[in-house]
Amino acid sequence: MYGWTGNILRINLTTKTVKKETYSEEFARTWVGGRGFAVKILYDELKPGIDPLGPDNKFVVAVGPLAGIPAPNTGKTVVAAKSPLTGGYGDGNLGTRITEHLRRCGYDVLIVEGRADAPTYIYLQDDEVSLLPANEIWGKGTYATHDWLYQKYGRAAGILSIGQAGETLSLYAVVRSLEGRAGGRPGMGAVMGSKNLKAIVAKGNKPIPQADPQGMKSLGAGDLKKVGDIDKQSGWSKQSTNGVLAWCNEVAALPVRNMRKTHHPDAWKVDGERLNNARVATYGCPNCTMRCGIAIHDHEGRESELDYENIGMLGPNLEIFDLEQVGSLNYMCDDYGFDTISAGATLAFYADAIDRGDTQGDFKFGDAERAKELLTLASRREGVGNLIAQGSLRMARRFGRGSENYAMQVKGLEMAAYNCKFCPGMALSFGTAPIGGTHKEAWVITYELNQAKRESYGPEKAAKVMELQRIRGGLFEFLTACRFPWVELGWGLENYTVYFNKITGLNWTLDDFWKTSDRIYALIKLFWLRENPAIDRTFDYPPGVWFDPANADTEGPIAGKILERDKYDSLLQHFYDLRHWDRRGIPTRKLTGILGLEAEAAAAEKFGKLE
Ligand code: PTT
Ligand code: SF4
Repeated sequence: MYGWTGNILRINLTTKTVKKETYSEEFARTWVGGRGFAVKILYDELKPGIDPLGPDNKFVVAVGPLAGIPAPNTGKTVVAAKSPLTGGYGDGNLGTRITEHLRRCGYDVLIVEGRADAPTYIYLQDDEVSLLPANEIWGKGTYATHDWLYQKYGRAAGILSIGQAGETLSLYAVVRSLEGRAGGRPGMGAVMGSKNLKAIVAKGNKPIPQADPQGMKSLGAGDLKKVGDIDKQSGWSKQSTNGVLAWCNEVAALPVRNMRKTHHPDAWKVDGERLNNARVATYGCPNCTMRCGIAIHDHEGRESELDYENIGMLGPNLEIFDLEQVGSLNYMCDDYGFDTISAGATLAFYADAIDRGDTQGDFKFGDAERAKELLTLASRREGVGNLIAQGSLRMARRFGRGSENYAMQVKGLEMAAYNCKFCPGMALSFGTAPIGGTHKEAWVITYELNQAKRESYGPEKAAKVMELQRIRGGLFEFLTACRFPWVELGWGLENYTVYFNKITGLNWTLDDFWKTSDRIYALIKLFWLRENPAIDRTFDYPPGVWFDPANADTEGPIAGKILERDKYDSLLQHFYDLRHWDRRGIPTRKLTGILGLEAEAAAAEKFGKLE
């Protein structure tokens, strides 16, 4: 078998045992890698109903066949587990040197089980595996942790680590890797923390098995250069992801004031141009010629790497329009290891709840200094910080008084920085994203506003959401390559079949990829069903406030407009029909047969009959 190492490394931290296992070619071809491997392993190995922060949960690190091989943007890795934030399947995708080193140690998957009896880190060096004490770095932020590990193992080592937020089990703690890289929004850092696992370090030297290594080498090097050239010509990485902020403000889709508003006259102060002007350093993932990470000096003079989601959620959504202050909040999230999106949304929810009189407190929109104090309290789980560390939905349930309606999350995961009170397609994208409120699966908003009719709830929008889910939530998550060359520069998807076939020696087409994507989405839904047999179509709805006429903008481009519940429901039905899911949003028996998921469907039926 080419393209896959065929090996899984399984480490049990309770028993301190290490097992090298193999997987079959059939497993490789069915699930391909990354998210595909992760969901299949978690579905097969986790008992339904386990505590996500208990020793029975498993932390999976998984890559795909392109991972680590020089070609456009192949430095990504998936981290996955049952999510402590949502109770369902959770994962994230981050740029890291682990991607290549894991494969060069001879594995495509690392599964961490159990719970260490003391703070520990894992060190992989080719065939050797060590479980080492992490007492010296436990309690430290991710920057100090990485520095400590770099001193020991050199800067070329691959490192994943958590900060204090992961240690104190914040439900939206992320995993950190390189400068400015973070992943695993639905609490993957807390799962590491619950295992007393501070970090994973890998250094490998083995070759990665490929069918045509020479052909791939010259093709990959040439294409990396081409992508870099296209980026330079287009100028995209001048503002990188934050290029979209000014547009969101103009079209009234910016998150402002806990997404109550959609635009703000001061938004320009934190836009892509200002970010580029303030740039002091540029960072990127391995195997990347686009290098989209723009770092500025924050309010305290530290380097902080900012993307659009970080700025949108920690800036306008909190009504903070001082880029250096946004940089400080972002730096703190990175160092403590909080997800910036959930942190921004939860703080905004708290300010909103105080403002509406649904709770009492001393935090107001625009108060950057108090926001910093609250993040510190959250990292220690002290006072109100204990609630903030649990995300907006749990906070709303504590406050009651209908506040759940304006907790801006789906399935418990806070939504990214697109205010969709009048963007039906993007609302559907958030509603149906398989890990909760993320934009990563179907970023349909530019199609919706630039090519389609914004007010339409027609089947074309459901079709676009599904098309993008197959590409973004499927292809790029199972091959584990960064999607930006395709999204931002139009780098053709057919390139990925060429890479895949050169590496694996197979002869796949895009249709084979789409089938794999559909299989992964179906299994993720069965995972949720098993955890929550009562789920119905309301599970795929965005927050209630987006359907509330009283929440419509009173001025600007979408004044008086708001989502309509019955129309959203029919859009959702178009989506289910396309996916061959039933009226509850569950894959049908027929579909599971086509996708080869008969055994999984039979197991799921213990928790409710499939149509
Ligand atoms: C991703 C989510 C995003 S998506 C952002 S900014 W974005 C936030 N970044 C955070 C951060 O930084 N620090 C922090 N403490 N929390 C953060 N939370 C938020 O996490 C990311 C880039 C970006 S920047 C995006 S869109 C693309 N995402 C990809 C993806 O998901 N898959 C894929 N195959 N390619 C992608 N390419 C782009 O990668 P999550 P990263 Mg992140 C400071 O992980 O859990 O998926 O959440 O991965 O390596 O940092 O790169 O405007
Ligand atoms: Fe990483 Fe950005 Fe390059 Fe993608 S474009 S691989 S996120 S640096």
